[in-house]
Amino acid sequence: MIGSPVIKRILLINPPYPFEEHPSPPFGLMSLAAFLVEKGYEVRIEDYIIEQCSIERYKFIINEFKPDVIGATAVSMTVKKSLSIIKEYKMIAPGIMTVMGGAHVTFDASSILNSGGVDFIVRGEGEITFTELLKTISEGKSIADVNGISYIDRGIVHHTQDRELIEDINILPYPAGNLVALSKYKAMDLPINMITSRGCPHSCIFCLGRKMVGKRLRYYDTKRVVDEFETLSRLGFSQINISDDLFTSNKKRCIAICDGIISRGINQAWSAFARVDTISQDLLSKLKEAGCVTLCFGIESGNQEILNMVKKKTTLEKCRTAADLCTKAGITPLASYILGLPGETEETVMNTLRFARDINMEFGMHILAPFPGTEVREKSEEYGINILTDDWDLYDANRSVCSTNGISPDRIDRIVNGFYESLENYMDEIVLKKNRGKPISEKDESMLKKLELYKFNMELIENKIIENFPVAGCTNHEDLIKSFSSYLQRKTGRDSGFITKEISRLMEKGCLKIIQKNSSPAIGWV
Ligand code: B12
Ligand code: SF4
Repeated sequence: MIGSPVIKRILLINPPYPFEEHPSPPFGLMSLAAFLVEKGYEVRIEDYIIEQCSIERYKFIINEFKPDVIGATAVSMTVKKSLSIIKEYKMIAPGIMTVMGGAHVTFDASSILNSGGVDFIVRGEGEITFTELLKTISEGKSIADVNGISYIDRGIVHHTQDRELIEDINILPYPAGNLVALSKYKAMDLPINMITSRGCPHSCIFCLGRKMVGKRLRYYDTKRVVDEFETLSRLGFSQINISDDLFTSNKKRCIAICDGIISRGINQAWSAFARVDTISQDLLSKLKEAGCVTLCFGIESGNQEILNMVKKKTTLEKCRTAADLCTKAGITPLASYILGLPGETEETVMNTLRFARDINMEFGMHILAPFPGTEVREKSEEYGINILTDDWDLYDANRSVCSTNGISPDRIDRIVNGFYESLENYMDEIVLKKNRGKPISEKDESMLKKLELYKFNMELIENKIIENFPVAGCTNHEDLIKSFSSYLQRKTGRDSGFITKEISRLMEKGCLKIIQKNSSPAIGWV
């Protein structure tokens, strides 16, 4: 239709997120991108976790890729940054259409739109809604008929009807891993994620899982899951993270997936999210046989009344049993706790700390962040929760943004900070021990090695050290590696032994390769 923009190129943006939080590739954007590519769009993902964001970079992308639409994702803690990136892009290319999606904006659409810079919000699952929106705009049809979007028209925010969840998720292609520099995540020894289902039947009051993906589980076919697992296993990541909200929801299916992995002889370590009431000895044995090394459990609290209040529908007894069953099966159970839940008092916090130390699970601690859309936020008064701020930058679940009547937010912060300080002190102690030539356990040794490798590669990525390796003019492979090694030693201050090992590891893992730069051999990320 005359006058309607022709939309061909879509730029998708993943905002920065601290390396300390151990990020993983932007799975939601990769899923979206694959679907858009299948529908004939040209798509690029700018992943600002591993790419530096700067005005120069934005200008370069606008000139080089010439996107017609920019779409950005966000969770609460990244939404302000995501918005500011969108606005900066829009300043460079004022006519460009901008869209946001993801867990935060789905439940905060009005205020995001009112803050300016964003033309459309895609709420919930993005694949069908986004492509329909693009098609509708290209065809000059009425956007009011596109379900699942929000936009401003003549100063008024409009929310179209919610979109139905995608009935058969098997229509979705595999996530577009080729559009992200996976080699950088692999270099840092971070896991790659995949999902085998969408949906969670539970309704924990602090979680958006069910609200984003529905209470009815929708499964990918078992064969497809095993095919994807096999493909990912060939990429050389040390771990695959099956990041379904609840992988172990259906025992029969879990066993079928494991059988598929086992029968194909795939040798790959993996982890998944589980609930303590969905595991049993026989299931765990099967998971172990298929390569599962870690199961993550949201234990949340060591106080039964709090578990009941937050609708976790588990018991402390089941948590204990789960810990023992996992340990017996040779799978590491990881527990996650949330302090500051409704009903929290000094005493319940102590219950949790004691419980966490007592049961046989390694654990991490977070603080309640009442995200938009969660029941705990929507009914905060009923739950006795006082929300202290809407500064989304602070919603990283590492500090108090709300309080309960029973305990002050400062006290909660001090407890959680104390927990992380004790972990840091423990690490400092083992480093000291090692430096003094004292023996340390195999587990601590491997933890130190992992940390060192993570920090080194994070430094390479953050400072673009590999990209800035000057062309050395070397004609043979050996000289090139020598020159690369001295360059890395100079830039990072690491000794030659460490650098030599890391170069071989990164080459063998397919993270680095020899490239041609200005017609000379150099080294670059794969
Ligand atoms: C797996 C997972 C993780 C993994 C992997 C994350 C990743 N890089 O993909 C790990 C463990 C690393 C993780 C970390 C965190 N997570 Co998380 N995570 C999940 C989980 C369980 C599934 C996400 C997923 O892969 N879904 C499947 C994909 C396909 O869906 P999706 O990502 O939502 O994307 C779809 C739509 O949202 C939409 N969409 C998304 N972006 C865009 C952009 C555009 C332009 C459009 C049009 C559409 C669109 O289309 C996509 C395709 O359908 C969700 C719960 C849930 N079910 O939503 C929580 C969830 C997203 N995580 C949450 C949180 C809080 C975090 C952390 C902040 C925790 C922390 N303190 O560190 C970090 C932040 C990481 C980050 N920068 O995103 C919250 C977010 C709530 C909020 N409002 O902020 C959720 C909702 C869980 C909860 N507590 O309720 N997470
Ligand atoms: S916390 Fe886990 S079990 Fe509870 S609703 Fe969220 S995804 Fe489901």
